[in-house]
Amino acid sequence: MSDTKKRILSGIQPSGALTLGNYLGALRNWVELSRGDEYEAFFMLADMHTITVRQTPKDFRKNAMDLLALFIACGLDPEKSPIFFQSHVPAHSMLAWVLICNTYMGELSRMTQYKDKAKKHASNLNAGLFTYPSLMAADILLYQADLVPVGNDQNQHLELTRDLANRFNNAYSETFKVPSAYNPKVGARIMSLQDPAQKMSKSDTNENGYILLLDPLDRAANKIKRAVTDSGSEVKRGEGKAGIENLMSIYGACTGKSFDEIETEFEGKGYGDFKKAVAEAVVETLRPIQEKYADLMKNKDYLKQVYKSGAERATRVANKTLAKVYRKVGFIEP
Ligand code: ATP
Ligand code: LTN
Repeated sequence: MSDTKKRILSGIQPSGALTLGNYLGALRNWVELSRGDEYEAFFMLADMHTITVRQTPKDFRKNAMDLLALFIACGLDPEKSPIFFQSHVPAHSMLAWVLICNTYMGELSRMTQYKDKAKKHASNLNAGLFTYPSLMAADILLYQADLVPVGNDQNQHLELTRDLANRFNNAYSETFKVPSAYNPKVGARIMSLQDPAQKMSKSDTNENGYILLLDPLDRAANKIKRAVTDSGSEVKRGEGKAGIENLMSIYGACTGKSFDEIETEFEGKGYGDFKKAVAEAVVETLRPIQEKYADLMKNKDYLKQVYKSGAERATRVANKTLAKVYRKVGFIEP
């Protein structure tokens, strides 16, 4: 492994089925960025983050293996880029503690994801939910990541990560690379199909609001056809057209077409024609992923080998940073 290549690290929680939003906002860019030779990439299933919300162990295990298979089905190459479970690399929680001791209560209180989740999970307002961003910072800083490909709802956590890196570097001397968020140009924030003011989210109570990567294809197509639009008829961006604009983002992200190209393509055509094309583009995006996923789920031994070797490779890199940090804060070497 070369030390000169730029690094990428990103993660997703195995907290439930993945949506088209997760794919277009995050996973798809992981595949693109890690394909070439420019970056050395690490991809993590953020299972320690997941238990900030109470999980049923059996479902949790299933979601974790499903997500691992989906990572590969979406095109990640585990030979090239290690894929690992966060809970298999102890350095994450070991660095998180040091960072928690360098994070201010005020900073954590300002995190919008915390504020949202605190409302949703008022009966289990645990300290892990509050300190979640410091663990996320540890995930990133351990790998000296340059870039963190995420949807734009994660940018606030990335800002905090940068602040923590700078704070530690200033207090103890240069230790961490200061990372940047990488948001996709199209698809950074896919909205609910039923309420374009809300982010598409797997925890939405209305299942017509989201498309799951593993939705049966006819159901996915129907969800697009039922998506809310407006009373107009032109396929254009503009005031009061958030529903259409969201479908344009989905179509653009699935086909690679720009907003201008989409407006030209559908000039003089109605919403019906447009929705049909979006549904088709979505179905063709999901089809190969679902086929590959079905194959992978038949081969549990392979999946096990992927996460074991991923954890070994990740541990080697993470432990190097952790050892430096522990030395710098003044812990006696064991
Ligand atoms: P939940 O709905 O349970 O809060 P989530 O669907 O937001 O979960 P996460 O695991 O928090 O999923 O996010 C995984 C990745 O997907 C992150 O990089 C996040 O930015 C991205 N992402 C999530 N939802 C969207 C969306 N609607 N559009 C674009 N990117 C998204
Ligand atoms: N908080 C992220 C998941 C996550 C993550 C990370 C993303 C945990 N650790 C490190 C990027 C880098 C979310 O998507 N909700």
